[in-house]
Amino acid sequence: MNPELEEIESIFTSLQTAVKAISNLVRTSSLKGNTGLEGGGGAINVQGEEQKKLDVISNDVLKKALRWTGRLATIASEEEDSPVQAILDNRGNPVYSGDVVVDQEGQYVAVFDPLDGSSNIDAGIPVGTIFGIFQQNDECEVNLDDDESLNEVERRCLQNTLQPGKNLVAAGYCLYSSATTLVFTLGCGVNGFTLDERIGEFVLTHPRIVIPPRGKIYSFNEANRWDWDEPLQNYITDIQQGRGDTKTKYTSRYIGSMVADVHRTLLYGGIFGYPADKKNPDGKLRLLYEAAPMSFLVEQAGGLATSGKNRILDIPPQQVHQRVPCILGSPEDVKEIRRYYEATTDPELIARCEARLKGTVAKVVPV
Ligand code: AFP
Repeated sequence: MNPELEEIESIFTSLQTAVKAISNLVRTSSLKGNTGLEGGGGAINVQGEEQKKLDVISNDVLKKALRWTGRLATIASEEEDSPVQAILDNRGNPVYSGDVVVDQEGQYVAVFDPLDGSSNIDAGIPVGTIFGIFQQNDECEVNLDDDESLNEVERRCLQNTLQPGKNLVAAGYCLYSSATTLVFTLGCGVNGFTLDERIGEFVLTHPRIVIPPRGKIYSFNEANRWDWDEPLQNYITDIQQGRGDTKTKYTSRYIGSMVADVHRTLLYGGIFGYPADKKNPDGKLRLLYEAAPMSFLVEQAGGLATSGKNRILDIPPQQVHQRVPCILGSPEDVKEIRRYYEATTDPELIARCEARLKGTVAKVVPV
C-alpha cells in the first residue's frame, strides 16, 4: 500500500463493516420483509428514481459505518440530495449537515452508490455497492462564482466533492452474488477478497487482478440500440458478425447491475457499457460515484474506460449526480470501439464530447 494512504485504513475498516452488513441484508431481505419500494412507492430520490427499501437502508448503513472514522470531510451518495459535511461550532462540537457526522479535520471525501442495481433485487439478481475516495481539494476548478444560493459550507462541500476520477486515491465495489466479493484498488493494482461467512472476514481470493487484454463478450442494453450513436451501432454490428479486429463473433451477457457486469468483464474480459442514446445524451450511469470509481479500478487492472471519445477519468464533474456515457473493459476492445467514435463526423456527438471534457455540459444546481 502507498504509505501516504495508511490513514485511510480506518475508512476501509468501516467500509468492510458496512458491506458485510449490506450483504446480510440483501440475503435476508425476503425473510425480513425488506423487499419492495420505500414508502410504498412514495419515496423518490433526487434523480426522480423510486427508492427501494434496501436503497435507503444500505445508505444508512454506510453513513453510520463511516461516521466517526475521523478521516472523512465529505460524503456524497446516490441516495443523498447533496454532499454532506460537518463543521465544528465555536465550542468545538460537531454541527451536522444532513445526518452524517464527520470530522472537519478529515482529509478525505467518500462517494458511493450504496446499492447499485437495486431494481433487480427482489428477483435475487446480483447487486453491489460502489465507492470512491478522494483527497480533499479546495483548489477544485468548478465555477461556483455565480451560485449565490450556496452558503460557505455548501460551497466548500461541493468543491471537495466535484473532482475528476483521475484524482481518486481509492475505489472499489462489493458484489453481493453467489458469494460476497470486495474488489478495490488503492492506486497500485487491484485485489479481490471473498467474504468467508464461517469466520465473518474477507479473505484474499483474487490477488493482483489483471483484465484479459481482449475478450469476446459485449454487455450493453441492446433494447436501446436504435437510439445509440451511430459509431456504437456500427461497432456492435461488426463484432456480432465477426467483422471486428478479431474476426470472431462476440457473444452477449447483460445483467443490468453495473457491479455484476463489470465484475464479469474484469475477470473474463470483453466490453461493458451504458452509452448515450437519443433520450439520454449523457447515458444513465452517474459520473462521480459509478463511472469514475469503476473506471479508476478498471484502469488499475490494465483496462480502459471511455465516454466514447474521452477518457472517463479526465471528465470534470459539474454536478454531484451528473450522468456520463460509460464504456469500459479489456484494453484492446476499448481501443477498437474508440476508433469508431474517433472516426465520427457527427457534429452533435463531437460537440457533446468536447463540452463534457471542458466541464460545460451542466451547470451546478443549488444544493
Ligand atoms: P438500478 O440501481 O435502478 O437498478 O439501476 C442500475 C444501473 O444504474 C446500473 O447498475 C446498470 O448497469 C444500469 O442501471 C441498467 O440500466 P437498464 O435497466 O436501463 O439497462
